[in-house]
Amino acid sequence: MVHLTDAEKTLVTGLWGKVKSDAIGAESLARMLIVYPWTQRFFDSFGDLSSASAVMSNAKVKGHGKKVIDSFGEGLKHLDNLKGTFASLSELHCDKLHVDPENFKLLGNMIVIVMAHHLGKDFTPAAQAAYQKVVAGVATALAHKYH
Ligand code: HNI
Repeated sequence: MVHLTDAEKTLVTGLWGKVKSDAIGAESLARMLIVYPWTQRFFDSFGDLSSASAVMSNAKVKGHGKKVIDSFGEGLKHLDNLKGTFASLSELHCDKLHVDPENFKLLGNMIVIVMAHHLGKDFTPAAQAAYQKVVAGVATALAHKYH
């Protein structure tokens, strides 16, 4: 179970208000697909993913990135109950989508990297450490219903 101090929770929610989450979602998903190309196998229906620029400008990647990051952002409102918050999504990713849960960690790391790019010096080491805990907690919660 992820544990954040009150100061860390304040950092996490404060910084989330400063980023354009749609851009973070689209860019994180795109970068995951580029850097870890085996993750593309889950997105057969997304059309052209044949080069980095094709992935970066793919409208379906952008749309899905928004869906994923809206859900992630919702999780930030429930930091004390990530497992409950992501229970049905965990079932969906396991039973219907058959996504290997290792991939949640890959995307989580990408979200931290993209936030660092967007926030620059506002993404202090303390903020980065807090977000590392959050993405790890979300990945654990999404993997929780796997069997
Ligand atoms: Ni994920 C669909 C949330 C990581 C593959 N995913 C969703 C949906 C949400 C979601 C929300 C839409 C559900 C619905 O339609 O009811 N996914 C999240 C979150 C994370 C995550 C919060 C991690 C932070 N998903 C991943 C990863 C992969 C992934 C790492 C694969 C590598 N997700 C999918 C696929 C779909 C999906 C595939 C269905 C896409 C479609 O529309 O065809």
